[in-house]
Amino acid sequence: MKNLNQSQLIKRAQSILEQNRAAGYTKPSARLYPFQWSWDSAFIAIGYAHFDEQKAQEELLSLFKGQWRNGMLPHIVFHQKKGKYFPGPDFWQTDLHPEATRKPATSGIIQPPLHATAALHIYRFAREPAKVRHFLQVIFPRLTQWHEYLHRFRGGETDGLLYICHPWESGQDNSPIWDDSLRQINPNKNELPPYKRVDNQLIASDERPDDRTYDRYVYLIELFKAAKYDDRVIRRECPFIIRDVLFNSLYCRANEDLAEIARIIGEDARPYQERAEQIRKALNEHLWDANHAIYVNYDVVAKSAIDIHVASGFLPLFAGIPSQTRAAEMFDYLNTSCFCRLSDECYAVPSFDKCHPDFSPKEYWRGPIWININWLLCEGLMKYGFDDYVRRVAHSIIDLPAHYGFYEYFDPQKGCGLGSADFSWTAALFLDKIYHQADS
Ligand code: 9WN
Repeated sequence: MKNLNQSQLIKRAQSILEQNRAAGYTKPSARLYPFQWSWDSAFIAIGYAHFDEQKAQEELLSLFKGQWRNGMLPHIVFHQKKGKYFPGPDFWQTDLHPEATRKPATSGIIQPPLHATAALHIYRFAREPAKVRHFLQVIFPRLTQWHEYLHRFRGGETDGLLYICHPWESGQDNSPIWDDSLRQINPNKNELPPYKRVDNQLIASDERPDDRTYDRYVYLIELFKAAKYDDRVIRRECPFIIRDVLFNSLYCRANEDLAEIARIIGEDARPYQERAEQIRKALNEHLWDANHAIYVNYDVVAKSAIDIHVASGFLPLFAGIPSQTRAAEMFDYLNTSCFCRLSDECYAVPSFDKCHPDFSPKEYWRGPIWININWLLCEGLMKYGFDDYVRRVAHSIIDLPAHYGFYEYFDPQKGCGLGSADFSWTAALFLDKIYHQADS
């Protein structure tokens, strides 16, 4: 963007959030994603926390209006039905589940559980902590029900690790992590309901998932509808059941943050602290790839580890999961030309290993830089004291939007913005970094 100074950039980022705001919540982007998304709202609240406590709280409370009676927090809440998006509110038919919320309508799948982390962040940066304490009291039971749902219905009762059953649940929709698992799903067109994509009418097709991948997404949703969104049936019948590193790392951290919230409001913190420890142990035992020094996903159906290295494989750092020794090994991999070497001139960090033949600098989750992944990584690297790399990642969070605009994702080679312009979490996390720098 043309030479805006820091205070102009701050205004620009705040005005993006304002433009994308509807009644009580913020759309990820005005046209491409015209409803409320779950993990987007957590990131957005993290940004608001620094300059508008009220909006930060409203963002999370609005999201929880879509929470099902079994505790499930859906990945999209359709507060109103207006807006062109596929799959929209009528496609999901979530009233097939007896405990689904009808008003507002919602989707029938989930996204990474960053909500307790966002709620605690709001408290930590509050100018009026007394008011925010009340907010924590209000949101605490909703968060505990959400975590309880995950634990009971998404595999937590085994060793603490959860599974996801749709690539959208990871938030990293067409990441190469899913390629082999999705290749086992080959629906014929006539097995699927007729549907029309909207995303590739708004964004260049080579920056979005391909049509075959969308057929697979739709196939899975049809399977969930046939199962009436019953998690036990889905667990038995779904061909896509994955233990995802990103999802479990954020869940581990969210449990720790929920324990902290419990302490602040005088509730029992132990169950959440113990759960965080259990997940930490299981992640280290089951998802660590010692040969490559990165955490990798596990395909429960194929019963095999997924040998694909993505930026989110470093995110256990965010939850303090690896030991300092492991973290140092991970750092040695991160600090290579496959991601971004400090001695090179490169933007940190591409979402996928640049040395892999399937790396693409433009195609959505198959290589571009995402500001939310960078933000999580930056927080994680900070915990372990990798200060030079923290500066490199923070530089991308600030400089990419400052130079190219507040895009959804960025080409790691050219830097330029891709996907939707004026994207909410890019603006929110940019603001978080700027305010943080000002405080330190
Ligand atoms: C499907 C809203 C969401 C993000 C996801 C991102 C993208 C949706 C889509 O947009 O997914 O949920 O239609 O592509 O992959 O992380 O939450 O910003």
